[in-house]
Amino acid sequence: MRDGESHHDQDSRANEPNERHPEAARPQPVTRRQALGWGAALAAAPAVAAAARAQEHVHPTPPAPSPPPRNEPSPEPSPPPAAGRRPERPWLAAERARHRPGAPGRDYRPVFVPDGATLPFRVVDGVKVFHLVAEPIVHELAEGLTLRAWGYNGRTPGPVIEAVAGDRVRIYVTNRLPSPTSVHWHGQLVPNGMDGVAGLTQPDIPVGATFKYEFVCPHPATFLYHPHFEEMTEGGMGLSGLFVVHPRERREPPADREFAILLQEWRIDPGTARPFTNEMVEFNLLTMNGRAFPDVTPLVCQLGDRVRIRLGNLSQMSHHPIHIHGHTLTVAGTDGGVIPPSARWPETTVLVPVGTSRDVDFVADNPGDWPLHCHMFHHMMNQMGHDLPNMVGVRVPAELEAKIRRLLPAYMTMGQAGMGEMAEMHGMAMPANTIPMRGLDGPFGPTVFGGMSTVIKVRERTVGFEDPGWYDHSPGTVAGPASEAELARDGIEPPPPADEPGPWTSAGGHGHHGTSR
Ligand SMILES: [Cu+2]
Repeated sequence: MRDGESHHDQDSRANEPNERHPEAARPQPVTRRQALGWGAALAAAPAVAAAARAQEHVHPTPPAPSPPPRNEPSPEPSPPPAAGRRPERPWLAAERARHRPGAPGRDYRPVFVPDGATLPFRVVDGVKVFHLVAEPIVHELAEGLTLRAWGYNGRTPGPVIEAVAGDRVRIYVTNRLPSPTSVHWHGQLVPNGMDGVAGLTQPDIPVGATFKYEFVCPHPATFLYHPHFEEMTEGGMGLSGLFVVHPRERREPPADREFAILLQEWRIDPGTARPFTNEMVEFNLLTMNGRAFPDVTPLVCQLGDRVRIRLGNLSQMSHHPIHIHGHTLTVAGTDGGVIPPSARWPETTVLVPVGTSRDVDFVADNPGDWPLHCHMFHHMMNQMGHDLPNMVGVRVPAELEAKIRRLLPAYMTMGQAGMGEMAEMHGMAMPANTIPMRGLDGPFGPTVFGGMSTVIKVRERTVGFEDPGWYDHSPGTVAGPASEAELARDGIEPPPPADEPGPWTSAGGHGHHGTSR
């Protein structure tokens, strides 16, 4: 029953401003002035008690013998909450504290945004003023693949907004899109009218207009921002960004390096430049901060650094399990706030569901080049087609390939041993505006992964975030061919080379796996 009671409390609180107009039955939006007024009332306890008595007088409520069952409307207006039981609005304490605007260097260490940017601001009368412009953009997702997308301030994802808990921010949003829009400050505990939900909490921002949002960021976390108007199209076209709020009072030492990465997914058919936003399932390009591996900027860490990576996910449909090599992560926060240290546990793969963030911390104590990537295998592949036949294990005789090539000169049978061979396809003719599936030309050869991946480079010496090149391994520390002597010493006898048992497909087209040999 307590839940029901507190629900009534919420309703009556929303009605509170209408005391002077008891005939106004519908809850009205809470204005900032009213909220401030309540704050002042809360600060003066005797006044609150008097106000509560006065409210009792205005709304006399007969004592009910038993409260109405939950979810059944009461015929009587519910009583206002008792003074001591009225929850304080989540932003009120921060608003009353009137903190000075947090300054980079003094109050926080700015995040490094690989392949991205941070939104500049100016301080006007103690308020941090930002300006977002939602607009059509041309975006290079990787070398050779350029999108005609939508973004903020010329990019997708939009620039990272950075603030400190307690900062008051004023964010102007100019709509240069061909469509109405709005901006939702995902995770921020704002007054309802600042929540950015077109149609529900505000009118949409018409084409060409500039709207103003203003609120205090009450608590630290990695938040997101994105339209709350036709999300499928506007989000899918690239309108999304991270909103990092640093703690003002630190209970833990700050990280030595902080990175911010937004995860996105796209369907862009080969030869086209428009994200296909109606797609529900088959996304062929997966990005970190709008770039597909290997065309990403590595995360450079000094040996011994305490590192934080702020991961946000504004993909259309997919959750991404992000995996680190050579280190152990702890999840220190979500878009809901900071996780108490006693509640964290070690992971090497952290699921970042759609519409969330995860702050992952680790100590860079293991020198080398370490992948950080989505562990969905199809998300670590570039331009992966989903209508390819399964050719793994299929034998295509050379004379058959030659016959086909007489009809189709560019024909090449692909995939009999997986897509690794595609790594060598640099010279092949490709459709315009397409990237090959290839990964990286690494120090030991091609990596046959791409997509939602990057490399953490841990070095004893670093120059800022400058790419130090490939890791210089100490002699004898790299996996390589086993010598005959080693095999003999350890009693290892490799079996003779074997063709894969088959046939895996029959002439009739029915697959009989293995048994019909
Ligand atoms: Cu993924």
